[in-house]
Amino acid sequence: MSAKSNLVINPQRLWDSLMETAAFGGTPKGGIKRLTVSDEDKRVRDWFKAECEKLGCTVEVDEVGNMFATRPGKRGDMAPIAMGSHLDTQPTGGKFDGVLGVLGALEAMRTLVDMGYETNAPIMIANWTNEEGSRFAPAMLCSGVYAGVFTPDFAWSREDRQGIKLGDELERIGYKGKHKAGAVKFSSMFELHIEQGPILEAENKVVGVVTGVQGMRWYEITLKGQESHTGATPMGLRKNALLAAAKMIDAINEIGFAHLPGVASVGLIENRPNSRNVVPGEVFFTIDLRHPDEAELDKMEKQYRLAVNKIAEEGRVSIDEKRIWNSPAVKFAPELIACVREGVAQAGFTSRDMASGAGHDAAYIARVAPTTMIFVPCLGGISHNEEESTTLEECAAGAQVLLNAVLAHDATYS
Ligand code: HGY
Ligand code: MN
Ligand code: MN
Repeated sequence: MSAKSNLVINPQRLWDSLMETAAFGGTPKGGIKRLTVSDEDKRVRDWFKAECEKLGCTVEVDEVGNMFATRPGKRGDMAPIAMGSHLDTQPTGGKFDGVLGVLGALEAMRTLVDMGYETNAPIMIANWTNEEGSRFAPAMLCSGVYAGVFTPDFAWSREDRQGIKLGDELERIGYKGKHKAGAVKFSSMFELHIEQGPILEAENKVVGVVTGVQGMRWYEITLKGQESHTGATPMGLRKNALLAAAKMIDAINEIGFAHLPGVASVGLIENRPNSRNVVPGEVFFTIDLRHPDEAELDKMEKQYRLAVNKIAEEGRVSIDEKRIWNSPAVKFAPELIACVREGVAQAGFTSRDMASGAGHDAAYIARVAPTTMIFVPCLGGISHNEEESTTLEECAAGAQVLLNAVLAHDATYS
């Protein structure tokens, strides 16, 4: 047996860590509410840091809270091979989105330590701050800072809907680290993640060999009409911001269907004054457009803007609209994809190539280092939902392929 073939991860230990950390922000429905840089996020960060230090890793934190745990290799002169993802969740998130990538990496690291296996390159685990973009927009914010897409000041200044700033929260939980963003170096990154869609399960495949991430754009719209009495204001005289928003939401949905496999969504809406007998005077809502092809995204953006401006004019409401995020489509590194294929073959799993519909930190990290991803199925393709589910076996398969792929890449450094 080659040295690597006895490097078998411990499925139960991985599963136990997934369930243990699910308690940090655990919800009665079995999901997790662990918003970025919240007290719950601090608890899981502290847990993660302690577990890595038990393995002899050094843990560094950068100025936007990104965490890097590194185990030395034979070649101290080399930049580490990284495995990374995120520990923050959606407000009604599941136990596996992001978490499997960080804890799958921890399990791979634990296995290397258990077996006393010394890699050529150092090995690193990264936990990226604010991947979800739910509390502070945009998503993948701090892997974006690491990649030079956003400045630290931009990240620190991001406010949640209560006006609290990310930078202040990082200070408060003690994770505004001393390292400059981008200063903690690594040579490449592998990210393990649940698919968050239905394809692997439908095709009964164990692993997704991820080739890239589709383009994503986020927008914010504020509509202003006129608050008025629902009883005394004739229908024809109203300036109803919520009615205009409703027509826009339907138009945006139609743009998604007109550009398949693109997607178009409205997820966050605030209606003011939100009183049952006041014609709504102001509405704020967000738009999420995605497509694998940038040219198609341009068309979707153009059509969406024409539609919302026409509806605003017809509804006699003012419109303030802006794009707040643009993450272009990304292709992953062929040499790392080859390592994933080797890792799948070593483990004897079935697999299929696929692009990611969801955004991931890997999309930004791919700008500064060779990067790729590994997917495993989730039940019914459901994610961003407290019912998000997968099995011990599927998590273990992902962690095994992650370890195999990292070692296959490490072997190129012998
Ligand atoms: O929006 C996304 O795709 C990711 O879950 N943040
Ligand atoms: Mn994720
Ligand atoms: Mn997510």
